[in-house]
Amino acid sequence: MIELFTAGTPNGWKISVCLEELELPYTVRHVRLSEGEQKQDWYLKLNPNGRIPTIIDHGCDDFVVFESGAILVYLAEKTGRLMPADVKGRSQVLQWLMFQMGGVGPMMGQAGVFYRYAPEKIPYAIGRYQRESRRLLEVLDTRLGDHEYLAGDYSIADIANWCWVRSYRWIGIDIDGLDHLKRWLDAIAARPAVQRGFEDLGP
Ligand SMILES: N[C@@H](CCC(=O)N[C@@H](CS)C(=O)NCC(=O)O)C(=O)O
Repeated sequence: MIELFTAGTPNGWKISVCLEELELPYTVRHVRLSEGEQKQDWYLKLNPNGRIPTIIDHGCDDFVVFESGAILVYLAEKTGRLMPADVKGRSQVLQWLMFQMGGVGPMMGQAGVFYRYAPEKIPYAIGRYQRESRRLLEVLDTRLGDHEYLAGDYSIADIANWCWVRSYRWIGIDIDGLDHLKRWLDAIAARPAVQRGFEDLGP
């Protein structure tokens, strides 16, 4: 049984969606971000970065994994699914996973903070992060123009990117003209396991 420490955010949804896709039994422990639970000592012992998500694999000596990308790789390797085992296929999945972890997530995250939450509206910061996010979405669109999914079959790379990209409206980014990206967004949204991954965690 896997215990998932999470909240209703893109990095949290990645893991509940992946667990649903893999049909692994898990329990959810909601971490109350607004109350700072993620900075409490008991949680920092699990996740030194003080952020969600984290898992404990109780079926594997209570092994703890933090960082959403590392959790996705752990779950894929544990089950032998959602990532090929051959060197090149695995590398392609990791390339698009790293693209999300180093680009899409941080840029869309910052765009959202400056666009939605910052007490002072700073046009330079909003514009910079929204433009960079749009550029990254164009990279995804180009890739999806001649690939059904980002790296071979549907994989953890799709789950990681999709959980962020789906928030484009909320972040104030338009996807006009990105028809391949729209096709991919709709295809993944229609997956029952993806819908179940959101059920427990809010919109
Ligand atoms: N690189 C980390 C980022 C995790 C992250 O930023 N989590 C956010 C929610 S999406 C969080 O816990 N925020 C609470 C805080 O910053 O205190 C990962 O991918 O796991």
